[in-house]
Order: sequence, then structure tokens, then C-alpha cells
Amino acid sequence: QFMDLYSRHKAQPPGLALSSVQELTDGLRAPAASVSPKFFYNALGSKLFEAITKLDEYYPTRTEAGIFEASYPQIAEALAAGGVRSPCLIDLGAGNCAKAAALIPHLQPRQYVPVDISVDFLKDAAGQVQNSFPALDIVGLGMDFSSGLVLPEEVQHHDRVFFYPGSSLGNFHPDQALQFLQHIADPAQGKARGLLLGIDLVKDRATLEAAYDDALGVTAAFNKNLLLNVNDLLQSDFDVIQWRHVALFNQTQSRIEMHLEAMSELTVRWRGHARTFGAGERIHTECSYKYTLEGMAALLQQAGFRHVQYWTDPKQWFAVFWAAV
Ligand code: AVI
Repeated sequence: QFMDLYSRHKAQPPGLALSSVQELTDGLRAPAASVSPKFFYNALGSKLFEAITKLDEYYPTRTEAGIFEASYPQIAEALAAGGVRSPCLIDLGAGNCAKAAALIPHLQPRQYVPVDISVDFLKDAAGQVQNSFPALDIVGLGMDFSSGLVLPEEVQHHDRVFFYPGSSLGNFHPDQALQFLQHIADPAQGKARGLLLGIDLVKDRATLEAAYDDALGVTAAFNKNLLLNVNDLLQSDFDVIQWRHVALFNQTQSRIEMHLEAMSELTVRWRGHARTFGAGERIHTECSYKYTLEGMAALLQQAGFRHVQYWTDPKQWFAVFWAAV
């Protein structure tokens, strides 16, 4: 089954969350303009991201896949030692579900719950997983979990294993990442067994910057496509031709930053608002934090996970952590 909990909440989300219109308007009107990276992922954005994962420069996806390939038996053993048997596998930011599809034969989950903000893209991907595993109970969730993860009652309450691969946790600021991890580790949130997490590690600047500014320009297109998604959501008049992709490693903060830079002075209009950008002025669109092995282990422990172990590749470019509750 598939539940779209995003589309109907985009305009009027429940609780304290801002509507997309309000959130985007606030970000664009701020002196240092920004747009949340969750707005990359419309249908085209998800396809562009999938293309990024196949680029030579973008090492995280294949490095993570290599770690899993080399370590499935040990990973399965660690989970079994943590009491995991036929779990409910909750795939956060599932995208094309490819990573979970490779994990499922090793983990034998009873229920698979792919979650993603890109509703139509996820619907197709979850359908393909169902074709590959016809007997598996699948509950697809189209939702935005960036400001909190509230799962519907269709999701099995016990033996939950959260799967958060691809270093997507790195797109949260560290204090938000801690909060998010605390929420998953919190025993009040159902009987979670633990979290299987993929995280990108600190490395040399050239490798990092090339991964976010590839020669083909796919990441530049991914970044600029955010403006098209914003145009759809706000009925704004961004012209992508007027913006340049910028990616840089901020060493002090240990993060890649992506920005869109106005190439000349221009004014953007939407819903009674207008914002003028000077030439060279930027909209900050993404942070991708890079951790050390020790830093991530400490963060997981601080969040309340009691047992933390990891697997990495020979160059220590990426790591897969198992954090048990
Ligand atoms: C989804 N996320 C982990 C990607 C990253 O590497 O931070 C998004 C991305 N942005 C540019 N390229 C890929």
C-alpha cells in the first residue's frame, strides 16, 4: 500500500510545521537567502540525484555499496546480536529503493516502509520492490520527515530497524542531526532495535569539491532545478539561466556548501513579494556535513544509542554504522 502524507500537507501541515509557501518565503526574504535542500526533490530532482549517484566524481554511493557488499554477513550478524529478527525496515529518504532492495535478502524484514518526500518517484520505486518481493508487506510513505518523523499506525510498532543510507543525515545541521537521532533512539517511539546509517567522512578538499561540482554539470542542473520546483510551489519567476552553481568545502564547519549565485542584478517576484539579488549574491541551498569516525560514534552515543559499531572502506572515505538502541 502507498500513503501520500505529503501532498495534502504541503499547503497546510499539521502541528507546528510551516507550509512550504511560508517556509520558502521566509528563506528567500532573509538577508542571507536560503532554501531547504528538501526542495531539490521533485520528480525531475529525484532523477537528477539518481544520475549524480552514477557519476565518477560522486564517490559516496559506490563506496557505500562496496562496504555493504563486503560486509553483509557481519552486518547481518551484528543486527542478529542486537535481537533483530524479521524486522520492520524503515527506509528514510528511500529514493529509488535500490539500497534497501539489496539489503532485504540479507535482513529478511517482515515489513518494508520506504519513506520519501518525492511522492510519485517513490510510488514507482516501491512498486518495483513489490514486484521483486511479492510476499513482502510494503507500506510506502510519501512524507516530509525533515521537521519530525511521525509514522502512521500501519507501520509495525515493534522490531523497527531504521535504515538511513547515503549520508543523508549529513544534510542536517549537527544539532538537528542530534535531535533526529535522539528521536529514533527514544524508546517511546515504538520498539526500535536500532539504526543502520551510511555517512560520508572527511577527506581532501579536491575529492570533496569535485563530488559536488562534476564535469558534466549534473550537480549544477540538480541545484538549479530547485528554482524550478520553487517556481511551481510559489508561482515565482526564477529564470535558471541567470543563476550559477557554486559548491565549496567549508573546512571550519566540515561541510560542503552548495549555493546558487545571481550572475547579474535581478529581481524575483512571487505572491505579492519581491526580492532583488545583487550580482554575486547567493542563495544557500544545501549543507552536506562530513564526519570523522570518532565524531559520528560520539554523536550516536550522545543521542542515546547504547551500542555503536561501524564498517568502512580501505580509504576510509565512507562508513556504515550500526547503532543499537
Ligand atoms: C542526499 N544527499 C546525501 C546528497 C549529498 O551528498 O549531500 C545530496 C547531494 N547534493 C549534491 N549532490 C548530492
